[in-house]
Amino acid sequence: MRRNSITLLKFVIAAILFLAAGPIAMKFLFRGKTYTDEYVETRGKMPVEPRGTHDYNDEVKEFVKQKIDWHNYKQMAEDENRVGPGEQGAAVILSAEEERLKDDLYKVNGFNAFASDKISLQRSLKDIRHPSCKDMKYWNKLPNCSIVVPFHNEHWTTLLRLTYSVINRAPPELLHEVILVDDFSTKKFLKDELDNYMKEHFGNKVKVIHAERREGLIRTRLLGAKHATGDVILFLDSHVEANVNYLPPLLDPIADDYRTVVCPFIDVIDFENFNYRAQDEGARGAFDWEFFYKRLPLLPEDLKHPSQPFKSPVMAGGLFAISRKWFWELGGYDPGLDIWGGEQYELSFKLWQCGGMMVDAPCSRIGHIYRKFAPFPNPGVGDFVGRNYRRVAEVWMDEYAEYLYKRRPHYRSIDPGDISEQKAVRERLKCKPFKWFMEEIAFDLVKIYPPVEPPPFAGGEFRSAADDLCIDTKFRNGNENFKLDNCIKDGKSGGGEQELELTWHKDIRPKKRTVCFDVSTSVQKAPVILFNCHGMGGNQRFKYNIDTKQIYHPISNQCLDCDVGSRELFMNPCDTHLETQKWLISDVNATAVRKDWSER
Ligand code: UD2
Ligand code: MN
Repeated sequence: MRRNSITLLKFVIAAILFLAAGPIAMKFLFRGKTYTDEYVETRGKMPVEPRGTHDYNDEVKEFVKQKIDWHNYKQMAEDENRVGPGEQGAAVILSAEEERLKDDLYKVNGFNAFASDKISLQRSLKDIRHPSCKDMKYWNKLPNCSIVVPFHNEHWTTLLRLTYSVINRAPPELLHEVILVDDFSTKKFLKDELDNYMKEHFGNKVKVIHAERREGLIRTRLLGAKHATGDVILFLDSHVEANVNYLPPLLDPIADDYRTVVCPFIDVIDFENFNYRAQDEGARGAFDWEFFYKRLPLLPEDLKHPSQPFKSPVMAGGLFAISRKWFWELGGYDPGLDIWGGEQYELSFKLWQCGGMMVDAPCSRIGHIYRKFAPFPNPGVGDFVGRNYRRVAEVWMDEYAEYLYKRRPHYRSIDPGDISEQKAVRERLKCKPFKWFMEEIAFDLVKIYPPVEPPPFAGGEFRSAADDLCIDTKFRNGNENFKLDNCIKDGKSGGGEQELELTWHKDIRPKKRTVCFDVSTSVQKAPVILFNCHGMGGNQRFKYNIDTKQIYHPISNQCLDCDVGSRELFMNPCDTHLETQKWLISDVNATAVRKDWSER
């Protein structure tokens, strides 16, 4: 009785709102550029099926724009009840016998495909979204979407699990179609067998297209996009699994503005055992000047709203939603980009410079298998990555291209081919200069990844004043420790890697490597290990006192110390009288070191 009257009240309010202020409300809510005029005209007026908990009244033929809860609680409950290998995103543990059988599949996939085959195609995942995502609401009318998945020799169960996950966890009316595009694979099961499986299990919902020659992932995506008829295209890699309610958060910002591109959070599916976990709690995409994809920390205002989309300068590349209209206005991808690499930069620069925007949506999470190694040989087209980078740099980066060429001088001699069409896109859309992108969008990138690396504060051997022994990192990797050894310069045996640097990042690392000294406790004899450099200070922040010769770790307030007998290295309370805390570094930039010492 009470429920009925509330529903009736809601209906009356909705009707009054629509009649009195409908057109105004619509304009107001669809602020800025509207999705498309046709969208508002046609889709905008079609009634939607009731879903989840939202209140939709059948009798309201013309709907009022409002935000609703899109969760599919029935499906979520079914997922929660699933048990079996890999269910709830858990790791699969192979038996000793199975471990012996995994190698053949590992070699051709670069991940443990044997483990994948043990897991249900419809396995459940853990809901690892920020808790506030559970309360997030999105427009009741959203543009629908075509999912485009390029693949070259993808493994059967990973490709199928992707397909089930995107369909099972999406509202059917929002998922217009899934287009799997075979980039001239050589695995036999990816031909008729795949076509038939998809037809039988998904009817028209899933289409399989086969390229007639090896196109590379970029032209393969373009081929899929040409066939797509949904309002939005969601591009995915062929070895992903979509998590709970992944689709509405990707479409919602596009409903507000068709020129917004939206990326999900990319979770990690372990290449060894298929365990599903978070990569981190979000970061903004960026690059360094060798064009490695990098991440920038979230801004303070982003941290305040953990379920709200935040702006990101550069996409990782594989997983993003873009309105079909905007994709083609931008000219799609540069079709001159071959095989793999660089297209993430091309599209990111282009969309920002030409008047669009990109956000990451924290409440949309999709797991991706980061392979252990790339299993495909170069298809005989030379340095395609270098050529792709050159094309992108020449078209979009203006004077900043030089920084890239300084790090990789051989790019200068690579022929980028004809780039006139790409330049014409830039001209036609009156796109802004790269300087604008660097100053307004990627404004903190150069602080963390400076185009020209400043020289280290100090470098060379780090010799103990207590004995003729040097710190030796022995080419070890993250999570490994290291000790003292005979100094290489003294010509004795035993030395490994002794060229170290106190860098301008204020960390200590073996020269030309990206593992850093890392101390995570402040106890007596606290261990020093190597850990991937993060460039953010904290555990990895060290400074050198040129007068006392001590290496100080501010966060633990201790100094680097050693035991020359056991040759062990550790941190201890600072004591200027101890010879074991004095370190003689070959080259010290006294000005830089003194300045750093006087700073926090
Ligand atoms: C990352 C991106 C990837 C792409 C790439 C740079 C993520 C998670 N992944 O590398 O999408 O942006 O950087 O280009 O952001 N493929 C083909 N034909 C080929 C080669 C690959 O169709 O000749 C397919 C492949 O099956 C996969 C997709 O393209 O579905 C991406 O390739 P990848 O998984 O090897 O790239 P990844 O994840 O290392
Ligand atoms: Mn991939």
